[in-house]
Amino acid sequence: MDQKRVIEIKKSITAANDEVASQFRAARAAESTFFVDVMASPGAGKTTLLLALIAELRARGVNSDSLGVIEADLESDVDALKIKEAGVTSVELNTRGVCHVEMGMVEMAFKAFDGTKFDYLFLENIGNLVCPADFDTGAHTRVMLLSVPEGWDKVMKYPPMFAAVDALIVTKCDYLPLNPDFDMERLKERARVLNPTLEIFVTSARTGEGIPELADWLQAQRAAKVAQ
Ligand SMILES: Nc1nc2c(ncn2[C@@H]2O[C@H](COP(=O)(O)OP(=O)(O)OP(=O)(O)O)[C@@H](O)[C@H]2O)c(=O)[nH]1
Ligand SMILES: [Mg+2]
Repeated sequence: MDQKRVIEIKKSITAANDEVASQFRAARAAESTFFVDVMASPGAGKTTLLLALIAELRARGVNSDSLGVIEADLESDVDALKIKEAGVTSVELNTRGVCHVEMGMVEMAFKAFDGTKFDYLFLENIGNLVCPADFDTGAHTRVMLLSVPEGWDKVMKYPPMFAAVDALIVTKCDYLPLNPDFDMERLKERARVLNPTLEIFVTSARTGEGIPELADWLQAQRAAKVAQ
């Protein structure tokens, strides 16, 4: 009985959030802004990957002014400052201890951009492989990172996250020679059982491996999902 009530409450919270998320997604698509939600555990390499992607997109002719980042953090502005130092507009979204981002927060952060129109808008979600999977943030594409030091078996421990995303980005692959027990093939196999259409990228922000392929895919996603 109690369990049923808890499930119903969770459903009603996410249903209200989903409706606002759909409206936000459609509004951004109409103004050609492609919005990407980046999720992962703490320290998996979200900010570092965003900085590598920003550099790659710029090298392809994407203007810095057309890139924006919402940096969600439980408390600090460390990551928002790193993005600003790289010359890209960022807004700090301080969740004051809340373990995920939901639409009220996304809308508040988006307003802080003061009407700036972006080609690419990224959300660095809260470092957490659990709660963010449940909350639609209005993104056109959701990606998750799994870093080599975390271990391939996280696919068995946090299946909802792997099922919820469009792409799995394996990060810190320069550590693979030091982690012989990281079983890339079993990771891919298990992840595709959970999510048959999942795209998988093997990357290292340190060496640049996989970053061009990821940028190719994001550019194709943008072309397919938002007005040109
Ligand atoms: N060797 C190696 N280290 C990396 C790579 N990417 C990130 N790191 C390091 O991993 C650490 C965490 O990276 P961040 O980008 O801050 O990770 P994050 O997911 O944004 O962390 P939080 O925002 O705190 O959750 C830093 O010391 C990075 O330098 C990589 O590809 N290879
Ligand atoms: Mg970060």
